[in-house]
Parts: sequence; structure tokens; C-alpha cells
Amino acid sequence: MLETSQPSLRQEQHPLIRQLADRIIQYWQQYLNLSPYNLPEGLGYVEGKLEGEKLRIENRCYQTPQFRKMHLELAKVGNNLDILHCVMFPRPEYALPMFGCDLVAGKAGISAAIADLSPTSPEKTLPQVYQKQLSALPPGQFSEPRELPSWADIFSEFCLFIRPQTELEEQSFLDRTSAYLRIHCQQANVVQPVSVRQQELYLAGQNYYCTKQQQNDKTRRVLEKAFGKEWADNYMSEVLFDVPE
Ligand code: BLA
Repeated sequence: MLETSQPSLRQEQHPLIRQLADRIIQYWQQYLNLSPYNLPEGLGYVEGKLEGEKLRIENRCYQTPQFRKMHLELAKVGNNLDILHCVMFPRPEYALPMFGCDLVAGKAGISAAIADLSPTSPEKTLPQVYQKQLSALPPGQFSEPRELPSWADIFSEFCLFIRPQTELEEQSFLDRTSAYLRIHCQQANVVQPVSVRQQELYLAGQNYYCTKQQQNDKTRRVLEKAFGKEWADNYMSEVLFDVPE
């Protein structure tokens, strides 16, 4: 049996994180043919200390015929910080973009909500069918868009990066992110493999994405403070954004 019940950390997290985690697992089960994916030894569930507060990380990982690795991570720092992180890494045979999202909730609510389908093509553009479907979505109304940091040139024009101000905006974020994920899963089910030459180019696109994500100092700092520099380096390059061979 494939273990797809929800992680226990989920119960303790910000409602939007809980809802998005549920939605992600639901769509993965509904649209894709999941098999387990084993993370490096000892990295499924981890605990550390961040400034006297316990940092707990719970990972859930699957693979499918189209995706080398689909990773959903929930993290909690004491009672101060709740985090959802999700990335879907396509197998290099498929010219698919990267689905990624990150939700960060502090005591004052969600400070960062980001979701994107990021291009992996040499031209750094999304496939036409994605552009068409994403353009057709209702835009949602967000009163506080956030500016991307300088490393973030990997995201598409559809990247949603906001600080939600109301529950209505939180629900709009959930809706739009769910639509990105649904479109992506549906496309994955009809995509045809590309030539070996093309595969190399798309793999290079994935590597570029990972290299840039590894430059997110805000993520690194949380992990370093709780687990030390070496552990954080290893975790960012081997678990969060491992570059496929
Ligand atoms: C921001 N990520 C953050 C922040 C924290 C983390 C604390 C700052 C929140 C804020 O600016 O309000 C922490 N995120 C984590 C940790 C993990 C994590 C510890 O995932 C994992 C254990 N990050 C991603 C993915 C995307 C992403 C997949 O992991 C996008 C698809 C983006 N996170 C992202 C961006 C920021 C962020 C763009 C803002 C960075 C900035 O403003 O400098």
C-alpha cells in the first residue's frame, strides 16, 4: 500500500498551509500514478533547534512516469513559523516546466505566498498550451503583490508572489495555485517525450532552476540556525533542490 495519509505536522499548521497541502496530495492522487520516492537516509522527518525553538520538518515524496520527484515539505519552527514547500521535478524526457510553491506563515499571518510553473526550455518560455490555459484563468485580486529577489529570474510571467491580506485573498491564492497544479498534472498525462538532444537542454533548464533556488538566503538561514551550515548546504542541494544527473 502506498502511504498517502496526511503528515501529522499538518494538523498544527496555519489553515491555508493545511488546505494547500491537502489539495496538493488530492490532485497528485487524482491525476497521477504515484509510486514512493525514497529520500536520502534519515531525511524523511527531521528535528533541530532554532534559537531555542524546535524546528520540525516532515517530507512526503513520490514519483510517477512523468516526474522524477514530487516533494511536499511541511516545516514548523516552535509556534512562530509554519512553512509549506513543494516542487515537482519532471523526468528529463519530458519538456515540462517546474511546478513550485512556498508558503511562509508567521504569528501575524502569511508573509509570503508564491506559486509558479517555471520554464525549463532553452528559451525560458512556457509551452504554448500552458500559456494559453494559464492566460485563461481568472486573475484573482491581490492587494499586496511582493517583489521578487534578484536571484529569482527563473520564474514565469504567471508567477504569483503575494502577501495575502484577507481570508478571501488566501482562498484566491489557493484557487489559483490549485489551477496551476491541475493544468500541470493534466498536461503531464498527455505530454510526449522529446529527443535525447532536447533532453539535455531541458535538464540544463532544471539545473539552472535549482542553482538559483539554492541562492535563497532566507531558506538557508532558517536551516543553518537549526542544523548548522554543513547540514543546511547538504539539505538544500540534496533534498530541496537536487540537480538531477
Ligand atoms: C521566502 N522562504 C522564504 C522565507 C522563509 C523561507 C523564512 C521568508 C519569508 C518572507 O519573506 O516573508 C523559508 N522555505 C523556507 C524554508 C523552506 C522553504 C525553511 O521552502 C524549506 C525547509 N522557495 C521555495 C520554492 C519557491 C520559493 C519552491 O522553496 C518558489 C517556487 C520561493 N521563498 C521563495 C521566495 C521567497 C521565499 C521567492 C522570498 C525571498 C525574498 O524575498 O528574498
